Amino acid sequence: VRSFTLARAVCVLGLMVWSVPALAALNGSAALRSQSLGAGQYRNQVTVQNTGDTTIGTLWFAWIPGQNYLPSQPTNIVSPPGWTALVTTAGAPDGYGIRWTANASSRIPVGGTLSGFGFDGSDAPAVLSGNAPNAPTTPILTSFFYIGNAFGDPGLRFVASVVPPCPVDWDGNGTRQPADIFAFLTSYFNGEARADFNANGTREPGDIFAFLTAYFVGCP
Ligand SMILES: [Ca+2]
Ligand SMILES: [Ca+2]
Repeated sequence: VRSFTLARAVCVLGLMVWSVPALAALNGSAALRSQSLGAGQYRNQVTVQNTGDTTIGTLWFAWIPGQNYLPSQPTNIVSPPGWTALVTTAGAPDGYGIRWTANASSRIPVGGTLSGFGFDGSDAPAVLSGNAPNAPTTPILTSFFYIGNAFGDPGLRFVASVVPPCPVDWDGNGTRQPADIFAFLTSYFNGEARADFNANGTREPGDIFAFLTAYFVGCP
């Protein structure tokens, strides 16, 4: 009789736990890929992965409430379809943040991955991996997710990661593929400074061979 009562109690408890609605838990990550444009400029592309059990509707990048962390002003900002971007700053010594907000129908679903967030700037990936000049113990890439619009919920604070760059991923799409060879040759024949692949200060046929050698070695 006793074990029957216990079993029944466990069963009732289990039903109670099961029937309590789960609180929406934001979770996810963001990975930044940086590509050198030459002349001290970099193109950054960010991919977001939703590993929580609710949507992600805002990515407020390099920001926490009251502080923005990017050392240089972001330019040429791009957004995935249905998302809009706003640069946030309080002026020096504050840095810059980028707030990307989705239309209600464009939020990243549970289990989803979304790329297409991008910006240019003069901060090398090694700089972006470090701490903020205006907050020396806080990583520059400290950012927030919100379920919908900013401040509509407590949000999730996280630090975006920097994916080690692959120099032969010339079009910066995250994969090494034959299109990178053509993209490199286009840069080379257009006289782009970054086509000095062997970094000897001149653009010469040696750069083409250096690129092809590195291409066939592959990405780290
Ligand atoms: Ca590529
Ligand atoms: Ca060269």
